[in-house]
Amino acid sequence: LITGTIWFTTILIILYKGFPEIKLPTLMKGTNINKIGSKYTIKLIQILLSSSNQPRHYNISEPVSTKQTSRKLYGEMGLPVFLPSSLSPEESILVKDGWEKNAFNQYASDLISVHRKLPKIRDEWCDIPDRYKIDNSIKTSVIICFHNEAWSVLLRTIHSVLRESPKELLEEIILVNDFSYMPHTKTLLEDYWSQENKVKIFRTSRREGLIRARLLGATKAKGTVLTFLDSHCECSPGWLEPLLDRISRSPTTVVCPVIDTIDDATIAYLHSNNSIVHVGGFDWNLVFDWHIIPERSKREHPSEPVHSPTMAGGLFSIHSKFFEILGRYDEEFDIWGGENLELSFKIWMCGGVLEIVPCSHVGHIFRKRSPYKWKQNVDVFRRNNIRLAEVWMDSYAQFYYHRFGGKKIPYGDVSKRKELRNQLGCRNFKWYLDTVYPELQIPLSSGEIRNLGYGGETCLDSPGGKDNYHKPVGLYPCHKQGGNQYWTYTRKGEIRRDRACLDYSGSNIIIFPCHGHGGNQYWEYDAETKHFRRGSINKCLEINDAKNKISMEVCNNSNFAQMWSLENFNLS
Ligand code: LR7
Ligand code: MN
Repeated sequence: LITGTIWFTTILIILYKGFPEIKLPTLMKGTNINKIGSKYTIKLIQILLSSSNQPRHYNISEPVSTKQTSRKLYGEMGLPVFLPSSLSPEESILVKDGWEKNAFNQYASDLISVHRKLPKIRDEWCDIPDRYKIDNSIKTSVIICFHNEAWSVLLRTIHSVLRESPKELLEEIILVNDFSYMPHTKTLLEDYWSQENKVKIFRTSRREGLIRARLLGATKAKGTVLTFLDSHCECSPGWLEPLLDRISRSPTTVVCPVIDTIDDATIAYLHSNNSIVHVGGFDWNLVFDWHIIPERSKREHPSEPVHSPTMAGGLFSIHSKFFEILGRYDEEFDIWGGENLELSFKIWMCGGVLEIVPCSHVGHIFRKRSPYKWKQNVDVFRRNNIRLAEVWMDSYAQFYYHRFGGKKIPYGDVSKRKELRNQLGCRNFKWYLDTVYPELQIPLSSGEIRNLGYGGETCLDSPGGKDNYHKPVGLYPCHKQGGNQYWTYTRKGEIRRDRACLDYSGSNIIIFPCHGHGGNQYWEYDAETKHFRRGSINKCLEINDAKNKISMEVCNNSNFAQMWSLENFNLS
């Protein structure tokens, strides 16, 4: 009877809960258990265990020493893992499945130790004794949010933090599980870390998105400094001290490490060139981008911190008090996006400094698509960005709105965020652009460029597609749809579509990559005569009577075919 009851209950439990999560009694920290997770990775363990202890048929990039041929060597010191071109059917399924679930090569990652070490990457200048002066009160909580992160990748992230951070600087690691449903993200993960009291795990009670997940992490954190990382990172030796040093010297300085690329296919840690530092910017679609900006601040060495107009968003340290004063993040930001620019803008506008610290290097797996589900029926990224633009960008918000025809989707109530900005007495967005990001092209006009001759129905029309440099610029009836008729006229006198500029060197007027040096791309617009004039030859842009070609002709103030009206033109 007893055996029968046990069986009956077990079957009930299985029916109710599904198969219980695997727990291997031998699981211990430090052993290579990174192959546990989905049912496919469980299969992978079986395949690996059934084979010999030697690597079967995987090429590994590093020369395998004759003495040591254990699997531990895969990807050591950040080297790549190359899978053989002929895989068994089982393995092919595993590889494909790993890519589908994660948008990176999980199979390759599973072959690499979760403890793999990285070489020293930073410049020697960073190792000079007494370079870093960190106050005793400074300790950081490292907050890592994840939604369905692969087991080996998540563990490698956490182990790298534990290994590469001086104990006295690391308060704790806070994992925020944003409602993941991959099986290994629950009990298995909690059990794995149960002996390590520096690692604390919290779970959201519904899918919050990374921004509210971080806010949850921040409320639990005890450290004087908060350090955020994505869940697919690896910290390189010495990553933490240079960051905390800056905050210790000035608590309103917010710092980002140099973000190195971990290759999505081979999981190789790729080094960046230490003498070039990219800083963060953005375009008028409010998409973050990287730039090399000729140094504005004098630096005695390329590894000294650099001011950055924006941050990528995932990897940074901030004093917890400063984060609080700045109103953390807008809680209504959903899933992904916008929060990095929000924080960047307010750091600068409300009295802080944002820096990239080249002595600190952290790797991040850059992927080509997002593997997880977003909201249906809501363009989350746009909604977040409209909230951001409404609160922080003053009248410059219009340049963003023009990019999608000005139709704002419902974005909720932003009055509290505006109040926050007022209470803090922050500077305006013009100050930010003039002072912090003067490199950004500010359009003097944006939208169509309409000719007033022959009925005034003709607009400048770019040859469509990406590869149309060198083609003559066309004319077409104005259609008010943006697209090929969307132009910006910039302070530098460029007529531009994204990275392409109108260019005249004596014959056709063509589309050419913008070079920023004026010359053949300089068009002087006179708001009174409505001419686009080329001063050096005293000629003006004119359309022919067939309304299909533009050319440069001698300027004539009463010729409508030389007059142009610019949409959203604003000189101030
Ligand atoms: O619903 C979600 N819940 C989450 O917890 C969606 C995501 N997440 C987690 C996710 O598991 C990951 O750890 O949030 C983190 C970021 O998501 P990713 O890795 O899918 O996006 P990403 O690397 O493209 O994200 C970059 O931009 C985001 C904008 O909101 C965030 O600021 C990310 O932190 C940021 N990542 C970086 O800055 C690393 C360098 C990338 C660059 C450039
Ligand atoms: Mn990421």
